[in-house]
Amino acid sequence: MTNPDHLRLLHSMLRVRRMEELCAELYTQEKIRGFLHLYIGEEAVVTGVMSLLRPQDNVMATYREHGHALLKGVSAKLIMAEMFGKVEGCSKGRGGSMHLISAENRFFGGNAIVAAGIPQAAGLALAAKRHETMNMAALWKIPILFCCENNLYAMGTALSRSQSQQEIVKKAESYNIAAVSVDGMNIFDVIEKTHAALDFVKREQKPYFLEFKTYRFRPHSMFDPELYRKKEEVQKWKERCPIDFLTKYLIEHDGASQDVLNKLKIEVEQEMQDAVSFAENGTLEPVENLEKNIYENDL
Ligand SMILES: Cc1ncc(C[n+]2csc(CCOP(=O)(O)OP(=O)(O)O)c2C)c(N)n1
Repeated sequence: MTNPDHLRLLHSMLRVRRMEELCAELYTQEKIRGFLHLYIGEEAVVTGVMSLLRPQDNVMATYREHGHALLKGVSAKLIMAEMFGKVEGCSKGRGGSMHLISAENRFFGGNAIVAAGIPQAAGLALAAKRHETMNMAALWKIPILFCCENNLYAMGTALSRSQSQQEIVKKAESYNIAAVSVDGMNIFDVIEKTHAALDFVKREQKPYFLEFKTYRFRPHSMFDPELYRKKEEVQKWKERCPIDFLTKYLIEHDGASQDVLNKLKIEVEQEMQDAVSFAENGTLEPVENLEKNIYENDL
């Protein structure tokens, strides 16, 4: 018998992967322009974490955030239209790949500025807490889960070249924040540790830090010739593909049939092709609107 939860997780990972594969293709066709940072390889992290969040939980992400938006509930159509810069997009075509946003889904954005989301996330958590309790005494005990997706590189710079302390959890611990390291290629480890972390945050009303050890299979962005790492290294990590890992688990432990797995892929393909058509048929904002949304009154 196939475990429906595991199948749901695989479905989420396939949605993220397929959407991004299509984005890469559409980028080379120049239908998507500007910067494009793909998350391929890191899907277990976003899938595991998001599977434990509630609709009312606030999420803030980096510019590598397409999957985060999708799994927080923003539809593939709205994301793809945003990639195309169409007014039907989730940011009305003004944000593009790095600025997907949906207040409705409590997804408060990607951000082109490295680390800008961290203080913003703290502000959101503080606002949520103040709203609930009005308790100024607890002001600085902030219920927030920091998720560091450690993919070992910052653009072309390996962590080992820039950091004397490569155990990222130790950095969090130095701020007196509870911190744990997670195998980011293993969805089960992601879920187990995130579950415990969320329990802690809710119970203690304090921050918690998770370091997910993961790897991006693709270049930093579409402009990156990837000269800073060896193909063999990438290949070695690809052998730990989180989607292959969960698929194998489903077959070996849950008795998932090829038929069930194929159906899942077909379903995902249909959803993403519909999203691309929606984006293709979307509207480009007229140039007269260029100065719109700059001042508050225009909103
Ligand atoms: C404040 C700021 N400084 C520099 C940059 C240029 N920049 C873009 S991506 C990047 C590397 C960030 O790497 P990391 O935080 O490890 O995220 P990853 O790309 O691995 O997901 C840098 C320095 C920026 N966008 N913002």
